[in-house]
Amino acid sequence: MTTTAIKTLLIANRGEIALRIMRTAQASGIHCVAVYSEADSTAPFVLQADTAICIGPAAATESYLKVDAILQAARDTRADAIHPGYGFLSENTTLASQCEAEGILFVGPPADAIASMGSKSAAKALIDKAGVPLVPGYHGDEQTAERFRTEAEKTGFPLLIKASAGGGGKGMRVVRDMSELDDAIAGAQREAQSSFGDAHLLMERYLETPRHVEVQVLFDTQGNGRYLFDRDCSVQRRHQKIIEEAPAPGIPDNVRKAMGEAAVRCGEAIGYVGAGTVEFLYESSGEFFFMEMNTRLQVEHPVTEMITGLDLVDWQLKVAEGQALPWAQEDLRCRGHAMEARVYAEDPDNDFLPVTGTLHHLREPSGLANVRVDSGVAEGQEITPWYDPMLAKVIAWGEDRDKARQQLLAALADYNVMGVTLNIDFVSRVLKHPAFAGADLTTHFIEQYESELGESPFSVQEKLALSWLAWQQSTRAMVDDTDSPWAHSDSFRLGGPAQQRCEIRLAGEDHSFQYQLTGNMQAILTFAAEGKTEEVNLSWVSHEVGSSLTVRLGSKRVRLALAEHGEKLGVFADACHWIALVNHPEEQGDDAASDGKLAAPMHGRVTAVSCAAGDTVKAGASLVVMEAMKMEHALKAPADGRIIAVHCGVDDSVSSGQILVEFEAGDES
Ligand code: MV4
Repeated sequence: MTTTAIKTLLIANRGEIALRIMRTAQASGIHCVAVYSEADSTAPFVLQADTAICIGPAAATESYLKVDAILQAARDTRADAIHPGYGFLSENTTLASQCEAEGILFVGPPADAIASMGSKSAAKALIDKAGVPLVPGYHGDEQTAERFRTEAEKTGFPLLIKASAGGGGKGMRVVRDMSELDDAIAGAQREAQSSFGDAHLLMERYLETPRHVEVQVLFDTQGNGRYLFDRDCSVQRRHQKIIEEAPAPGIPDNVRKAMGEAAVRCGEAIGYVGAGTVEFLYESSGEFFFMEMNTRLQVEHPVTEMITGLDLVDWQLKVAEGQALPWAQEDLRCRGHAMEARVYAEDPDNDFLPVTGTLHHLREPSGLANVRVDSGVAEGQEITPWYDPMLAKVIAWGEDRDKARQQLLAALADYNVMGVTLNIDFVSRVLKHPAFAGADLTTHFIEQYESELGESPFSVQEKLALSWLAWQQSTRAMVDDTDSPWAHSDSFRLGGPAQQRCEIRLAGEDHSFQYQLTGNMQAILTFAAEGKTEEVNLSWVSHEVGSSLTVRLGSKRVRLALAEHGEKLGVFADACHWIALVNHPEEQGDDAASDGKLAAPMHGRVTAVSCAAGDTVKAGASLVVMEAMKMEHALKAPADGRIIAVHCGVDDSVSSGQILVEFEAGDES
């Protein structure tokens, strides 16, 4: 078996994964070529590359998905190999086979291995032969209503109908009894035909509360396959994973081993090469069933790297070069526990719609032991609506699951951003939830605990108190020294420290209270409402580095950090954050509000209009929802105000910059 050393690697991807691949490749002395779209010309992965080539406009179909443009860039830079990352062209048989034809190494499996996982029913037939457990059901060729009825009787209810060409949960239907079957089949066939151009269906027993457990495998070109243990990815929302961990908790050793060996048989059955993932549905009984195989490196690969100590990208490159895997299965060991949180630019308070904007302030966790941040963004960067909203991943390792979880929480508390709403507060609430802490995981986790996951850990008064303290720090008032004339400046009173008034706007509402410095780094805040007064005690110590404080707030201990952007004060309290305006007469509107016109951020289709001329709306209310690039984008009211005119309707196709809503900021009174 001959090996070819990779000297130049073209990375056909963007964002965090392009940087992740470069980190390993550049450390091995490999020259890295980035290809990028016009929207990414100043992105960190472009700056980090040894060579960077613009391959087209922002739309992925015009750039990152253009096989010809990428192959041309590879020829122009004499790249020996192309790494496709995940998403985009990573499971595209055309790119893989064109690489094969041109003698460029494709860092991934052979084109026919990718193809054999393209059809679910064909894949199931192959996997069945390899002796891997499948969910009982029907995956045959005959697609008549009659045959489905006979098979449904054999399998029993509830049933799940899946599109054979589908993926990621698209086009699935649960059928509870025979009376629903014919309609469900007909509907699923129509949907599969229009979504995938292929009406072929399969049917399975519906598992009510499974876990998503997947096994990382690695194969060399000599046919050696190994499993690198498993991950649990059950915590997801609408088929978008949020938290992943390795190893999957609570799986008996014998089952773990059987699942690993089954995953290797899946790879063997399709002639796999490189890093791949076999997904299983896992039931609390210890039964597992093949779901699908992903023929690429996955977003969540770092948790596997942390428990095995292996660099998966390095091994992908080595097996692409033709090197053999050096270990027997028994040589591979799993150490400790790793947990990953995905950082998305999306708004948990607005149906998790993706958000765009500028990262005015970005401070990512650093200096924490056993924490890794795989990020694709830099401060000042614009987050556009063109691509997936995942900006970064935070990964923590610990000797056991709970240590990993605590360390991940600490790291997320150190992830401070202004300018773009992120899901960090939400993920932190998931990590703290008793069911998650107790590893009680199923694919229904988020919907099951939805109501409990929306609650902020702080009351409004606590938020005001923390905002006040952040403001004191930001103005560098000498609050730790009550003898200082500063602290007494405007209302000095004999016999005691000064009472002063503070006004804070939080989430569009104005609040006011009195504060009094009562000692060295101590204060009392007094809130008056409905004739009663309430006091909140605060004390704090500052940390050596940065502007962070440890605060005692009543009985709570809170780690507090802050950031400023213009008049806005960003308050970061543990893993909870908000924006405050302190002692400021009028809130400055957002840039978009200045001319009172809300424009489409990009070309797309209107899917919902939830306002009409004359309506009064609150800041942040969703006015129009658009769909573009398979994602939804909400246009929101930039401030409290009134709708002057609506210039679009549901199903309209609108172009970038087109005015959709005219809006006037101000009180309704
Ligand atoms: C299932 C299932 C229950 N029973 N199959 C969702 C994505 C697609 N790859 C397969 N999926 C499922 N297949 C049977 N027979 C439940 C799901 C499922 C799911 C699986 C993994 C992670 C999240 C999920 C969320 C909803 C449904």
